[in-house]
Amino acid sequence: MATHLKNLSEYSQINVADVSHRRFGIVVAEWNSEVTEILLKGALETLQKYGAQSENIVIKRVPGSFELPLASQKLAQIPTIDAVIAIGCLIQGETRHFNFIAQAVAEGIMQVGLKCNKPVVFGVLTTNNLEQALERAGGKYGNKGEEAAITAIKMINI
Ligand code: RBF
Repeated sequence: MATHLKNLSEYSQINVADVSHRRFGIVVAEWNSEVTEILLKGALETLQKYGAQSENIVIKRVPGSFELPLASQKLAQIPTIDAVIAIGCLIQGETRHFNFIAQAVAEGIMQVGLKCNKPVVFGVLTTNNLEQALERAGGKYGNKGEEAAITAIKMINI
């Protein structure tokens, strides 16, 4: 997890394998798209940096983060896809909705990975406000989309 002024983006990109022959699925939530599209861009650029071909990256958009587990499962069930990255941004509101969705999404994504026996990466921001989200989408805490892509690549090779 990111600590103050230090984040995974800074130190995790050592010994990351070439993925030119791998296929990836990315599911992106449309809620808070000003954040999720930046996370997606970071994930895509990172996968391509390590050799992934654009024709080997399947991108699907879903309405909100709550829909990420099912869409991730549909992609994870495709035999030729090696890993899935789920991207979303949950911002705390005035009601308890945030907590229910965040809990369900985290649990759901983990279950999909276990069920499909392949990496399904949790690239979902859960923040108090938009400012905190943007700090983690290309701001001072890096781009968590890049970190999600690195995680997917590393987990393929476990
Ligand atoms: N989806 C997100 O990805 N991020 C949010 O911050 C978010 N906030 C929501 C707040 C409320 C009150 C509701 C009703 C939905 C919210 N959603 C959010 C959408 C949710 O993930 C899902 O798409 C819908 O609940 C439909 O299943």
